[in-house]
Amino acid sequence: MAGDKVILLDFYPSMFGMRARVALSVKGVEYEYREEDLRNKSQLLLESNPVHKKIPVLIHNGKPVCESLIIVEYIDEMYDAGKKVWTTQGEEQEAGKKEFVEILKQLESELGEKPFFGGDNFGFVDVALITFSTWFHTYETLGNFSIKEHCPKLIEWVKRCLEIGEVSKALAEPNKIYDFALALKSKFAAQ
Ligand code: GS8
Repeated sequence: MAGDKVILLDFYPSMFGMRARVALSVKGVEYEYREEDLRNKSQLLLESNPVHKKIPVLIHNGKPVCESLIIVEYIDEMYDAGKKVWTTQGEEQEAGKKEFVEILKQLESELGEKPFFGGDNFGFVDVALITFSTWFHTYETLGNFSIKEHCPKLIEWVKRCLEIGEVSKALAEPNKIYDFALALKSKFAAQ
């Protein structure tokens, strides 16, 4: 609504934060984006989400809303499996890849022959899932495998979503995510 003040406390590579960005963008909501340093959180974040202290937090006319849109069980599973793909090696990594591909196949069968998860139009479930695709390049490069080989229809769905300008402009760039992941990996290795 005109005159509304909307602030998003967020963190660029966050898949959860991106859900909020995609939804705001698709709805055409103007908002102020505030990047958080998660090791040195702002007073506003600590006050707005005092229990979990996590981003994303949407602040609408001074009222904070926490938790991204929907957390379905296999999204959380995918988060863990995805993490294994880029942070581990050897057998653990292979197991992570297998788990990750199985989850994607499950999603692909859910999609079926439809253009989008809800049918003909980009909808709620697409918002929740498309953000994960920004990490695919990182998983594929660091995991040395091809998602398209296993799930070609899901990759077609990603392309369809990215053809929607409001969606693609709100998502993080896969190359930046990759740089972020590499930097984090070398930090882990140095510790
Ligand atoms: C998860 C948000 C989250 O994990 C949601 O909004 O969907 N269930 C929540 N946020 C992370 C960054 S993204 O991995 C976060 O803010 N972590 C900071 C911390 O744990 O201190």
